[in-house]
Amino acid sequence: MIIPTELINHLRQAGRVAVLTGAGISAESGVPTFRDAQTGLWARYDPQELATPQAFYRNPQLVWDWYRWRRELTSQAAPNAGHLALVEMARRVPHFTLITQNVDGLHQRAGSQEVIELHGSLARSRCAVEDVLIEGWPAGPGLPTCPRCGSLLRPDVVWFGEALPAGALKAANNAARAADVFFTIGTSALVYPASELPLEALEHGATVVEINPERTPLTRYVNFPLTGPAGEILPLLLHETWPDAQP
Ligand code: BJW
Repeated sequence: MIIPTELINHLRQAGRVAVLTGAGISAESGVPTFRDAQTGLWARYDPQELATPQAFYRNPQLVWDWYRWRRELTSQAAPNAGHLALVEMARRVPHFTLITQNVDGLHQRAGSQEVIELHGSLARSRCAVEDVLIEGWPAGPGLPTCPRCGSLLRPDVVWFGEALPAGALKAANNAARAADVFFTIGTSALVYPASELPLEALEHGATVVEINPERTPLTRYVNFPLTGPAGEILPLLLHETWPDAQP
């Protein structure tokens, strides 16, 4: 992979860089994506049975068991070279915003700060009725209940048909509109409203870069489609742009 010189120059001069990540950035850490054929979660599990509010009210135990399995899986995973390269990129850019659709916490564990979490986090649970947030998950295999009102707790993630956290979405929209360079990394760009962010950045004049081994509906619109795994391309891009950068 050769990183285009024009992109390197844009990046060196950029005052504001925004990055949107999806499940693909964690794929090289061993965390399954959603929509990749064969290996994606939705190839094995039905999202309608696991990732909607209706599914939760129908069978909360099934949903909790599935999320407990996912949480265990992600707790055993380690950040990869792609996550680490973004930590270093943040140090090089005057205004850097990291927006993720991921709930795995790997950006934070890599050292990224102030990550905008569009779809929540496996690090928290919340009351299904009152929206009271709880750091961590109650232990044990049964159905956890809210310490305040006794209603069911649920994972603090955003399911299909649910609104994204308003503050996070607003911050993401603002960053997309203000960006000089916008990266869309490891996302199929199929899930609204996150999928609109790169287009919003383009409309507001950003240079948009996609990093993905596969084509997505966005690929034909972006300025620089970089085809390949994020864990290889991001460190390369970092070194080509800032030769003294770690790692
Ligand atoms: C690599 C790589 C490597 C591999 N390096 N890359 C019709 C019916 C029902 C709903 C809708 C509908 N039409 C539209 C909607 C709206 C819906 C939506 O967009 N659905 C589409 C799927 C059609 N959106 C919503 O419902 C959202 N809410 C909403 O719209 O609210 C409106 C509202 C307003 C006001 C009041 C009420 C409502 C919410 C969406 C929530 C999504 N939730 C999930 C689950 C989160 C919790 C959890 O993790 O369990 O979020 S679904 C899942 O998809 C997860 C992800 O964050 C999200 C995006 O997936 P992502 O990250 O792009 O992963 P993949 O697998 O799709 O792609 C991975 C990519 O990586 C691939 O391209 C690979 O090639 C690549 N890759 N290896 C780089 N090494």
